[in-house]
Amino acid sequence: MATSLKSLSEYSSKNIVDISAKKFALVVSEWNEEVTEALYSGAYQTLIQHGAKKENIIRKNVPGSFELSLAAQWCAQDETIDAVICLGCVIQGETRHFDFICDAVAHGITNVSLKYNKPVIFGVLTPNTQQQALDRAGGKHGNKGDEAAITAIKMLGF
Ligand code: DLZ
Repeated sequence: MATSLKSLSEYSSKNIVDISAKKFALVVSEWNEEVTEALYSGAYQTLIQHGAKKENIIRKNVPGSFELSLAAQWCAQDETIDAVICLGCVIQGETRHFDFICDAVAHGITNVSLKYNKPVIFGVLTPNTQQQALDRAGGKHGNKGDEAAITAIKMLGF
């Protein structure tokens, strides 16, 4: 997948499988909405381009990235859903809020994935600035939403 020198939207075609019968839940944080809407567009378009059906892509919004884990759990416990993609953007501020949110959501999403034994993807940007976020949400470094969708597809092809 991508590195710091490559675009977040670049990937190899290994383990890209047929997803025409797969069902996805996209959980989108409303904080830093300009960024997370761009992440959603990237993830949605990437799934469609790889054969997912519109009716098999469910979108759920949460207030902030901290809430992604619980919403992911609610989606993952639905046996009809094959993969959950969590999309958020936490921008470094002047307090330790950033660290608490990032740690909580990273651990929370990991736990949900292991508990429900299905891909739950960490599509959360953690930049220092809004510009760094925009650069990774359809800007000069690609789109982490694309990367999250490709990661889900590859994990389904594991
Ligand atoms: C409170 C907060 C702050 C300061 N910053 C962000 C952020 O940059 N990105 C984000 O997704 N959410 C942020 N939040 C909101 C928290 O994720 C959460 O919604 C609240 O703490 C309520 O639980």
